[in-house]
Amino acid sequence: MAVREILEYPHPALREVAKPVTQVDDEIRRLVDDMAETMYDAPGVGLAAPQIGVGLRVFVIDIASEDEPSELYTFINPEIVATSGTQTWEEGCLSFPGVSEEIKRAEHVTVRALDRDGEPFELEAEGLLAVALQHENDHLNGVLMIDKLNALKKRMMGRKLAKKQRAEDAEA
Ligand code: GNR
Ligand code: NI
Repeated sequence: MAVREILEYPHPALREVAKPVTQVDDEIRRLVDDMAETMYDAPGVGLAAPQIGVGLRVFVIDIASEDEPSELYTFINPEIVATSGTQTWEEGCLSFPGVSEEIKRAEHVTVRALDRDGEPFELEAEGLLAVALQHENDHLNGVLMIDKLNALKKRMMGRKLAKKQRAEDAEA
């Protein structure tokens, strides 16, 4: 297992539409293991393969807090098959370090996917798990949290990111 580098906005790989996995084999399981290790190292509640430069429809999620036992979910070729309600959550993204914004999404989602063994499963989620599922599923379609903001918040985030970039450039 290995911690992989997490790509940051505006890396072009984050904008690509990821391709379905054709076979859940040892290579895919190695990818899943690396993604889990990278997510826990960050730490984050989820990680999608495009964030480490792999254009495949795979993500991992673990929303357990520090004082709870970890509960890793693996989603391969996921499909959100039903949504209902709305909720607003203060979201962060490992590809936008240091920024967070309130984003409105569905309250309940039903997802179908393959697990680490290639077995199909269906999961109904609400709360943070539902938010994370929608956030990670967006990554597979090249959709990022900045796309979910209204025009004003988008401008504010753009300015914040530009300022941060200038500070980093000055350091280098
Ligand atoms: O670590 C993460 N936290 C988070 C908080 C609220 C809503 C979504 C997320 S996902 C994010 C990790 C990440 O960037 N996944 O793509
Ligand atoms: Ni993200």
